[in-house]
Amino acid sequence: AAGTMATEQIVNLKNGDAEATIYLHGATVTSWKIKGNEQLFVSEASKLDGSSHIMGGVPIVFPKFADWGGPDRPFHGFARITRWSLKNKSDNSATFELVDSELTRSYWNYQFKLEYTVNIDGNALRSCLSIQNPSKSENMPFEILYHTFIRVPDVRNITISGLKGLKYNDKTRNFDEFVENRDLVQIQGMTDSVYRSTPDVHLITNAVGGKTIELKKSGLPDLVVWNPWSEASKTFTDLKPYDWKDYVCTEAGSVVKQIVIGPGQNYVATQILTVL
Ligand code: TA6
Repeated sequence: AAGTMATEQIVNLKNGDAEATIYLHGATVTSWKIKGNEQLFVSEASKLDGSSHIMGGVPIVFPKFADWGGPDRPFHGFARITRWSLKNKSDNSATFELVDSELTRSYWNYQFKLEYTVNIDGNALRSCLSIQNPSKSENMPFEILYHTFIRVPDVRNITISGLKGLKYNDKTRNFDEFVENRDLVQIQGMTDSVYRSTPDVHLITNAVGGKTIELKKSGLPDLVVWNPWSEASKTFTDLKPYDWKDYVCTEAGSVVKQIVIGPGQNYVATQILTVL
């Protein structure tokens, strides 16, 4: 009933061999299992009590990526540190909602409504976010990104397809621009690259059980690839020293150019992860 819903912290989904867990805090998917095998990474050092963002799973970055005005404005936006409300739930699907409040308007003075549906079906985890601008007169500019932590046995063995020939900005090298010349990107050191206008499908090999994960996206032109490696890991209080080996972040987003939607308009950003 409504009373129990308000105090609920997590939502569990189940569909045949697939299971998922979503925290209302940030509407962050923290677990996605196929036949009991966990596909997402969440750090054991992550706070799960709502005092900070969840370090792992699939946090939602909105309305801004990275730093957007110092300590007064939360890094990677406020969606991942705000409690969402559960609107609908079935065995294999749940829909969450976040609307503007006095607090969100203090960071970012726009009216908005986000509707987020997470669905598990076979070997796929489907995340669909509808971003709505209820204003009668104002345009709404925003950035959006799924900060997905893919669990892997050893990040040094994975490859990511679909990036060759694309421009990217490298945050580990002064945010300078480069062109990717590798057919398959590997992680061989600290990596923090923002690739623009990438294809709608990327394959990540050597994920859990040696399987390949397909990341399929729409409404999300960019892909950020992040792994802190050993040195930088130490600067994160919500990562354990060796966590970096166990995940790669492949983050589908629109972060290079802002999306602008007019009054009454709606934008849909979808990510589908499939274990092949
Ligand atoms: O998306 C990549 C990134 O922005 C990195 O630059 C790195 O700092 C990371 O996200 C983690 O940030 P967080 O605020 O989640 O600790």
